Amino acid sequence: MGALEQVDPEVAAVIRHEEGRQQAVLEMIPSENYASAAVIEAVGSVLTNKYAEGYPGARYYHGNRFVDDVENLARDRAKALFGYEHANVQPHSGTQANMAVYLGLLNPGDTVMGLKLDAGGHLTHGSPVNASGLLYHFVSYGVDRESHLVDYDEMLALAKEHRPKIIVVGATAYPRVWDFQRARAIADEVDAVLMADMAHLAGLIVGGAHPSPLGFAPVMTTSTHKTLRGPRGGMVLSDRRYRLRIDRGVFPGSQGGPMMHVIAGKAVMLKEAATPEFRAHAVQIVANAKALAAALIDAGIVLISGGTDNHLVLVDVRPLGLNGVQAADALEAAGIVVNSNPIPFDTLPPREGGGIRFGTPAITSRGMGEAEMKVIGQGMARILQAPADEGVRDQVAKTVRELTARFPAPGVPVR
Ligand code: DSN
Repeated sequence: MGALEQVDPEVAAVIRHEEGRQQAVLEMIPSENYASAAVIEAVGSVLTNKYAEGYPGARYYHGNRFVDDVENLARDRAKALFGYEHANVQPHSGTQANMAVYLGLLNPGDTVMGLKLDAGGHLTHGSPVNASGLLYHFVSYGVDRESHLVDYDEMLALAKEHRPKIIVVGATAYPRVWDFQRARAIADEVDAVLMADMAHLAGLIVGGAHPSPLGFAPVMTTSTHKTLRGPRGGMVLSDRRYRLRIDRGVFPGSQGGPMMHVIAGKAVMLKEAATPEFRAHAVQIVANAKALAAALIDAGIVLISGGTDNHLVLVDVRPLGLNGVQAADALEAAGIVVNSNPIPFDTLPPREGGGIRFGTPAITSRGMGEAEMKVIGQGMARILQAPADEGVRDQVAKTVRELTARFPAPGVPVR
């Protein structure tokens, strides 16, 4: 970090400290991961200097010979990886990807359906404090009170009543598999477009560790930095028939110049994700989550939906006398980083949350397997059951130090 150290030692120090933190903790927020050193190198390149409003071959600025190449690489690799006919790799985030689809396919005030926030839906699935909920008329379906599985009967009944133009499937906090075939049948019944927000699941889909929405949802959005292990950003994949409207929804609809350095990082990520090693990694993420869930259940912890089919686990911490923030604070004190989260039919305000959400993408990227998950799950349960016990905290923190030393975080310098 030669130049930065010289020019701005304060920022250099922050980055060094964050590198140390990332190496030292078990990062279990299920939407976080480690981009590879190659991805970080691309994002840190001089492509950040280039303005390229428009699309390859049709830009509003000159000098795009090389950035056109990198955007075409990213688009072609995205199409090949997910099987869709069209890819837009410019969205700055998953949120931007979702908003661009709405902008391209809807008029303000149109009706859309998405999963309720406390059932695991995302802010862009119609939260009243988000632009999605302010600009469009969202109707929310939920999960069953007992099983915590998506209530497709409710989805159908609401769809028939409200005739949405888009039905969004996908979530930020849903531990089970989506039934795309059933959702498509519901969308067809009311002539809606099925849109799959696969921000959390895209990397699993690549590895066959979660079904693909291809063939059921003509539009798929994703962020690129979660299970895909790319740079911060988003993408939209779609059937050819939506290409122009979605491209216009991204630019000029909701964004100006694309971040060409980030698009270069996405291209690198898409190459890495197309390898057999990545597919095996995706399968391991799910195997690890199941092992983690089993360890927690064995220790008496209550899991939303009783387990997991994917990369994440949601725990109801209310039976432990805690709210989500208190539980996450206790775990972080031992070096285990999770986030507080609302849970279905939550009785606590969203700021506290009745649950915690965590998962295995980042710790699987470190190379950990099911044996380590058992140890981690047991440690987490001990802390959740005795959050004020300093002896327990110190013992678990020691285990965390041993694990993080044995399994270094990839792409994060050790100084
Ligand atoms: N913040 C992301 C997550 O954690 O799931 C969603 O945008």
